[in-house]
Amino acid sequence: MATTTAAVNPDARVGVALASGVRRLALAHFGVAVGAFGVASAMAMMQALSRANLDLPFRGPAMYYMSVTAHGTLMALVFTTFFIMGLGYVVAEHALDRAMPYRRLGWVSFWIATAGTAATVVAILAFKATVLYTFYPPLKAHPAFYIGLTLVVVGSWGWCAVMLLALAAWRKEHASQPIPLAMYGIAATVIVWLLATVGVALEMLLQLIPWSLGYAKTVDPELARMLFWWFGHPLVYFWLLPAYVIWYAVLPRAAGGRLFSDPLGRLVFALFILLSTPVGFHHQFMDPGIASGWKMLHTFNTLWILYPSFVTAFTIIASLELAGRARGGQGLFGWIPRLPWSDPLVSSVILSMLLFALGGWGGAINASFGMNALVHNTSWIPGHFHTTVGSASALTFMGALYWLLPRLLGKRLELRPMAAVQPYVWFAGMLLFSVPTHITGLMGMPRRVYDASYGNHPTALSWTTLTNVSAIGGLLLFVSALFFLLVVLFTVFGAKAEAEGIEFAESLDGPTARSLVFDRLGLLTLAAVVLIVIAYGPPIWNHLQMTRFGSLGFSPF
Ligand code: HEM
Ligand SMILES: [Cu+2]
Repeated sequence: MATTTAAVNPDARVGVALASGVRRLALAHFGVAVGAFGVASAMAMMQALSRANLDLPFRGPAMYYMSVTAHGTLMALVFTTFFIMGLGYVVAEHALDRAMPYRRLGWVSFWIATAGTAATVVAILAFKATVLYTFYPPLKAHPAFYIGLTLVVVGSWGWCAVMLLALAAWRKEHASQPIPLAMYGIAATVIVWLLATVGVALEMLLQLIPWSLGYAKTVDPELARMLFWWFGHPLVYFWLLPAYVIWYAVLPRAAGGRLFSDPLGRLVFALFILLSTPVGFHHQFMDPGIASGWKMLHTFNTLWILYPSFVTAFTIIASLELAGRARGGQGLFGWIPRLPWSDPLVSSVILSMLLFALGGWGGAINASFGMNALVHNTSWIPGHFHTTVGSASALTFMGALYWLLPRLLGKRLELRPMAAVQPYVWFAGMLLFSVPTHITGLMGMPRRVYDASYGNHPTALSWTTLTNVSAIGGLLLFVSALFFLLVVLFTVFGAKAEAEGIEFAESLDGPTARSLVFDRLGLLTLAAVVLIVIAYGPPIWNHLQMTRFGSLGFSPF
């Protein structure tokens, strides 16, 4: 798989011949990611049909919640993390244009994360960990679930170390040069992830693992939720920033143009380093035990962090306009039809951006205290995050694999017509799935319900048509996922062919020597740590001063 002859070496035309080691490392990560995506997609279709109350074989409450746990965990935690790590390896070697050091550490980390994934998945499939992907106590899982997920995080820390060491080695040789933008985005992803995972590591090591092993008799659900959302919100930027790396550093070139502004991209990534974490209470507006002043502070930070996404919308659309005009587009909108709409990378990214616009609009509603009360824990929430992580990230990652796999394998993209329609099927399926899911949420339908009809309750019957439409959307999404898997399989097993190199977009503007100011990653991280201490220190301290009762673990048996 990894050995290509010189004639078809996909990297023959780029500065560095991608050493077969890093290529294999990246492909191994993509393999786990695609496998997780495939299993989770099949479960998703059953869940979506279950919402239409179809009489499916095996349908039942235990199966539904096991499936939702597996789907959420495999999609949001496994597919994303493994894809992102694989992308990091490709970028570290190609954007930095030097053989990536510390590959052995990369492999050890890969196996740790893969073993952790296996332990988690076995616990879920054995019905021993039906705790949903947020694993809030007092829902309690088998220790293998928590230890497995902890190992995934430990493995990802190894990846973070490799990324930072590779960057440090490059900087030693290029002290006066700004970090290439793609690698800058990966470095921001790594820093956001390191800051985020402190929260979940504390939750796992101090609370959930000792409790599930029986060493601690009780658990504090509110403290667990604070630590979970310390991790859970920046987690969404861990999903998003690698997608932005593709949008900024790959899309403009694939569309036939240049990035509108390199320094704007750096500004965006730097703002995410600063502001990703001190915002988690916007998931806990309805929780008791956190003073409203602290919730307010997290709200302000949340509204600030909308700004880099607006800058991104502007910069990427401007870059697409440059591409459309370079392809001969005229007039106000004449550049739009000139874009290469049948290129699966380009269409994936543009359609994922459109769905993300819907998600961002809903996100601003979630972040507003009063409106949050209306949508909290309703089906609005899964409607929202399927347009964000389930589209902005997931669809971009699929598009990126259409671009990356042929280049890494030294092959052609097979089943090209199927690859060309797949993003459109996802887009249509996602609109049909998520718009009705938003609306039923406004009508009062909770999320995570097995029987959407509530035993034919009149209120529940009022949303039946909408849940049926969303089930059709789910079916289309599954068809799209299947197309994606077929294209990947045929490409992996296809014949060797002349493949293009991995090259990143040039920029119309910058980087200049002044862009070096963004490269002070240590200082940015320090400022982010100060903000986290301000946002989380006093409320956690206050919480620990309260009378503690603890909660016994929930057990269905
Ligand atoms: C293949 C297309 C997909 C379909 C049909 C689908 C459908 C669903 C359905 C019906 C639920 C259960 C909602 C509930 O009961 O509240 C769900 C939950 C979820 N989905 Fe998807 N989904 C798809 C793709 C994705 C993707 C690509 C991601 C992320 C990368 C994702 C992440 C999640 C998460 C995090 C949950 C929440 C689990 C929980 O509540 O604990 N889904 N999905
Ligand atoms: Cu959030």
